Amino acid sequence: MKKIALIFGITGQDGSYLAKYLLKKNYVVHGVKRRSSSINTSRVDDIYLDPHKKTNFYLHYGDLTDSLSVLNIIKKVKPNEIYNLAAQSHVSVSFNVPEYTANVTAIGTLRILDAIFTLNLQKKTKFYQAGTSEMFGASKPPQNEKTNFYPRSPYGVAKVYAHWITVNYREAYNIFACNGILFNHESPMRGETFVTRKIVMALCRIYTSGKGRLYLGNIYSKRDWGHAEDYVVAMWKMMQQKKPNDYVISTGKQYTVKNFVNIVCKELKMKIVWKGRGLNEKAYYKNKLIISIDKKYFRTTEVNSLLGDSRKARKELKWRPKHNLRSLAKDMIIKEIKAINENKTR
Ligand code: NAP
Ligand code: F7E
Repeated sequence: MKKIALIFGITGQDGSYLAKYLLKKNYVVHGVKRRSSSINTSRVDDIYLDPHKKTNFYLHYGDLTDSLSVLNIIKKVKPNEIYNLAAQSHVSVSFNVPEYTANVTAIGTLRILDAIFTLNLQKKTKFYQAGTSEMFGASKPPQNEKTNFYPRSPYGVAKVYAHWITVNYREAYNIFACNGILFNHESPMRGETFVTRKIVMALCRIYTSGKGRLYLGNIYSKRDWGHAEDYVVAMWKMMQQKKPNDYVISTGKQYTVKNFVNIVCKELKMKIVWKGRGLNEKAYYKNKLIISIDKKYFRTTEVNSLLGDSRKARKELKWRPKHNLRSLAKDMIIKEIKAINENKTR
């Protein structure tokens, strides 16, 4: 019998990579998508087949803010594995919509866990929760499973609730429930307002057209960036363990946002020159101003330094990332330039 997986957040970056990974492993994959006024399935369109024909991939309308939809989908699909990747995942936006962020990101997790319990699926259904390094927030790096949580945004706080409710349902009701505590991971599928994708998109456009300007916030913020393709493998490995547990997933290497800009420019063979300091720091390419700092992109409260210690996952899951930051940037650049060229020919 084929294993059945249900992915909340199928239309997001990780949802699309995980769906493709599980289909290759011969799973039947079900995904939950939200209704939106414009089509939001572009990341999974390449694997979607007419459900009237033979397919292993199904989409259901649902929403983590709607308990009934959550319960009914789980009741219908009866999955072996549920991956909760759905969230209002933008840290900066969570300051604008804090209550909604808590409803989706925190209480949404409770809704799934309680549906597993209510439907008496504890013996059949395993649960994965998409935890984040944002839960560590202001805690001193390097951060691992034993580091205290000190979130610095409504998003981070909501994820701390989701983490502990996952632990609680594991202990109270014996559900196979794991928390993956994943550090930043990026890809060509990354949302366009996260900093790596924003940088790659802008610099590729400047490179191909000679026009445009990139506005950034805190370029001295430090992150441990990996590739989403590597990180979904870790999610699956956690679900194949004998016992449920919590794992930090990270590369163990840290760079600033400015380092990432320089890496992208180097890959594009663009020689840029940085001048000035603070809000007046600027970068020039062929004597043209291409990067400025804009105060509006600074966070209300910032997470300055994230660096993961993923020794537990490397030992117990035998997980290791294949990509480094250069190969990640390269992958993102290649796909971006391809998209620019395809748009030109349309
Ligand atoms: P993403 O691209 O923002 O995807 C989020 C997904 O959640 C999308 O499919 C989105 O649907 C869905 N969603 C949002 N609100 C929902 C709701 N009310 N009901 C149902 N679905 C909803 O995020 P990602 O980068 O793939 O990350 C996946 C998960 O890992 C998220 O939970 C994120 O918080 C967490 N995480 C991410 C990182 C990272 O660096 N990428 C690191 C640690 C943890 P739409 O497409 O309709 O918006
Ligand atoms: O910011 C700085 C910004 O928005 C990274 C989410 O997937 O990873 C992500 O959260 C850093 C921050 O990601 C701009 O201040 C500078 O310090 O790409 P980001 P994030 O906030 O780290 C974690 C692990 C998650 O769980 C989240 O879901 O870059 N920065 N200038 C900027 N950031 C943005 N977005 N835009 C700028 O112009």
